Formats: sequence, structure tokens, C-alpha cells
Amino acid sequence: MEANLEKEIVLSAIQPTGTPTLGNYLGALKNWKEMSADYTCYYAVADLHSITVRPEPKDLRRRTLEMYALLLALGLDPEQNTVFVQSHVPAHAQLAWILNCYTQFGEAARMTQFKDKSEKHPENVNVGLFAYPTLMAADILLYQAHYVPIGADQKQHLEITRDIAERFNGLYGETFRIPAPFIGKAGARVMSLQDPTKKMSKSDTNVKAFISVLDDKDTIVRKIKSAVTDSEARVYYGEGKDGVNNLMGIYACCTGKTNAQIEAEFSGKGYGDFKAAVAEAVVAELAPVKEAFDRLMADKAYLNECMQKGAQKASYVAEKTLRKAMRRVGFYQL
Ligand code: ATP
Ligand code: LTN
Repeated sequence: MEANLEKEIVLSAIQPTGTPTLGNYLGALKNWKEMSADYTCYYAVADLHSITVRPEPKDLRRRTLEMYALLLALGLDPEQNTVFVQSHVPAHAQLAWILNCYTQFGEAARMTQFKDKSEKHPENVNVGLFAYPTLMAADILLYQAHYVPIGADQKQHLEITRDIAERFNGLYGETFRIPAPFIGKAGARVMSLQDPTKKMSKSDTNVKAFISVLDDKDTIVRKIKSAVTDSEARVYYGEGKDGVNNLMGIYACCTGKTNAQIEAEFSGKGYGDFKAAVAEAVVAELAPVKEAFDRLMADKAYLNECMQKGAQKASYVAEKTLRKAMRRVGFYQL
């Protein structure tokens, strides 16, 4: 345990808005597992973030448990890492309020995700959606994280987190560590199988566009077979070959092969062979996760116990930072 104190700190979170896709897995979750060997890791189910889209209460409850089980199914040891649910640690919402007051309206309004989501859902552009990045900043800063493993789409939120932290530190002295993003090279952006110019998203209305980490073998094979490619029938990485580039990225991530190796492997072969190999690699990658997930979901008592312990461990660390920030701002201490 003592040795843990010297390891650098990693924090990340994922919203319980649906079953994670292969994009979430290769872009973020797979790195979470890999980093857990070398860092002190805090991983959260970001349930507070997920109410910006107003889910059905029973769906939110079920998905929170499922997402938590999935994190353990990745092979994250709940004793070695702190795996918790964001709303179980009140310090997140408390620090987020403070950070709101050190964030300018203009800088939050520039966030691409805010602009995209408010355009897509004009009927519900709530203040929570606008303040999403300050809550995310609180998640990160509370744990004094050195690194934050995320997909490329979240990079801008990391930048605003750094800006807010630097501003606060500048006003009050060192309070927060300035975190760095960790974006894995391959898998940073897995694209939709049906429109490879768009990122693969778990909320896509076309289920053929994404692979869920819990899809069975036949479904994975079918979805990859129907993935959009091009009419050239040659496997190489190149401009205008978004579909093939995407499948190559997925294959590279699952097998560790380079683009040059993949090109050599499929030289003289068509897309049929290539897609079959990609599907097989994806199935091999995801099967152990699905198996562990099914096992964990059958033991709710164990999951609840892990959640409870996770919340306790996370609160201990988070409250220390929160108290420090509150002291600096000038809140009256009892
Ligand atoms: P939604 O579809 O509901 O907007 P999402 O699929 O983007 O959500 P999040 O919960 O917002 O998922 O993201 C979880 C993590 O997965 C983040 O680190 C994000 O950067 C990463 N991620 C999401 N989509 C992709 C993708 N297509 N490729 C790589 N990484 C991704
Ligand atoms: N906004 C993130 C999820 C998230 C997160 C975080 C990621 C919430 N809090 C803290 C990293 C660190 C997303 O992936 N959409």
C-alpha cells in the first residue's frame, strides 16, 4: 500500500448513457486497464454528467450498475484501483460549483461538445450541458491527477480544465495539479461503421454503426461485414479510404500490428478476407470482457460492496482537495 503513494495518479470517467462501444473500449477503457498496472487509478461512472440528457430514472439506475460491472469486467482490480460512482462522492458537485465561478461564460460557450449537443438537441439546452466541463474539471482536479486517459474528442475539455486550474492556482497559490491528457495513438478515434467520417457513438440511432462491447460473436461478424468501405478492393491506408482506414485502426488496436504489417498480410486479398480477420480479432478482444460482465452482473451484492468501498476511498482523497480549495477561497471554517 505504501508504495502506491509514490505512483503517479490517473483519473478518468465514463457516462452511463448506454453500453460502451468498441470506440469507448479502444479509445479509453483499454488504456484504463493498461494504466492500472503502473499508476494509482481513480475511475468513475459519471452519472452526474449523464442527466444532461434526462434519462428515465430506472434506466439511469440500471446503466450505472452495468457500467460499474463493466469496469470491473475489464479486469480492473477494485482493491488496487478506486472504482466508484461519481454521485456517491458529493465533493464533485461541490467543487464544480466553485469552479463555475472561475470559468468565463465565453470559454465554456466555445466548447465543441456543447455546440454539437445543443445543435442536436435544441429542445433541451440546459445549464448542466453548458457547465459539463466544469464538473469534469472537478472530477479531475479533486484527485490531483497527473494523467487523464480519454479519447481525442475530450481533449478540449482537458484544456479548459488546465486553464481553470492555472487560473485558480494563480489567484490563490498551488491548489490543484495541472493534469495532462493521455490519448492512445491507435483507437483515439474509432469511426462509425456506416459513416466512417463520423465518430462511433453509443447513442447512434443506427445500431449497425457501432459495435457494443457486449455484442455476441455473430452480431460482431455481421456488423463488420456490412461496414462501409470503398470500391477499390485493396487494403491499404490512404486518403479517401475512411472505411478501410477505420477497420485497419481497429485491427491494429486489437492485434498490435502496424499498418505496414496489415497491408502486407492482405496484399492480393479482397475486403472479404480482411473483414473476416478484423471481426475475428474484435471477437477475441471482447469475449473475455463479456464473460466477466455476465458473471459480475449475477452478483449484485458484490458489486454494491465494491461501490461502497470505492466511494469511501474516493471521498477521502476528494474531500482533502475540496477543503483546501474552500479554505483558499475564504469560506468560513468550523
Ligand atoms: P455518447 O455517444 O453518449 O455521446 P460517447 O460514446 O461519446 O457518448 P462518452 O461516455 O462520452 O461516450 O465517452 C467515454 C470515453 O470514450 C471518452 O474518453 C471518449 O473520449 C471515448 N470515446 C467515445 N467515443 C469514441 C470513439 N469513437 N473513438 C475513441 N474514443 C471514444
Ligand atoms: N466527459 C467525459 C466523461 C467524463 C470524464 C471525466 C472523462 C466525465 N468526467 C473526467 C475524463 C475525466 C466523456 O467521455 N464524455
